[in-house]
Amino acid sequence: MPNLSELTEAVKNGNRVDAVRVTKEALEQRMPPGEILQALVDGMDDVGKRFKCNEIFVPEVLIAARAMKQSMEILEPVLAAAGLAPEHKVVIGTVKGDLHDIGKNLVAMMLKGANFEVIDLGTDVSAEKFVKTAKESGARLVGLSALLTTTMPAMRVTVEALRTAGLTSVMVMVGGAPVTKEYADEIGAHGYAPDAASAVELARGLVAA
Ligand code: B1M
Repeated sequence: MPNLSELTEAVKNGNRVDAVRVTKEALEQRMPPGEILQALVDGMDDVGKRFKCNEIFVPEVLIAARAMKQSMEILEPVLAAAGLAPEHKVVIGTVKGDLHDIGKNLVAMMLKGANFEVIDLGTDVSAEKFVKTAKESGARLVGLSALLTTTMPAMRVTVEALRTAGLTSVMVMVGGAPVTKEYADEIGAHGYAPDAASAVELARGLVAA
């Protein structure tokens, strides 16, 4: 019987060969898919914590996320068949006029690692597109990223558009280098996260609220 802590370690170390191997072995041995998922999530949680306190940096996070992704590709169909598909959807994107996506992609990957279904709209996303996608997908959470002081106002426009469209139960979280907690409060967003690991904690809190 494979040891699931080996799977957690494989994700932590970004070892995709081991991650895929242990995932396959665990499924062959009919280990519960939820437990396999938890081992992967534990690995990404640890990566998030170490990233937050600057013990590791963007490349290590990307490598760990890639290991997680490859395991998830094997695990996802089994999880879906077992009725263990992600419980929460999040729509994420970089706001209108802004083409920066490295941080947003990290946040998206960490959210996937925490078992959120992530609908990534990419960059330069209009308020209308956020509204349409949130409506059609039924997502409880929308995440907005901005890296330019000149595109931060598009966050306010998007928050207002969601409200005007009647999506008052949809939570909005914002982030990006120039964004602050004060700005998030000012525009009526429900939360602000300074980094990808905090974004996961925030997202978990917002969907549980
Ligand atoms: Co641009 N750029 N850039 N750039 N760029 C900055 C942001 C800038 C600070 C550089 C500078 O002047 N020192 C400056 C902005 C100044 C300002 O607004 N005050 C700037 C500028 C001016 C520009 C252009 C206007 C330059 C020009 O053309 N004259 C232009 C704008 C294009 C556009 O968007 N319309 C431009 C273009 C580009 C590139 C295309 C060349 C490239 C982007 C490539 C890409 O993203 N695919 C680029 C880059 C790479 C940067 C820098 C160097 C790095 C940004 C980055 O990826 N950081 C940046 C300078 C810098 O930051 N040192 C700069 C790493 C990333 C992991 O961090 O994105 O902060 P970050 O994400 C973090 C957190 O912020 C948070 O979590 C992430 C992980 O911890 N976070 C969230 C992010 N989104 C979140 C969402 C959340 C929660 C947390 O919830 C939803």
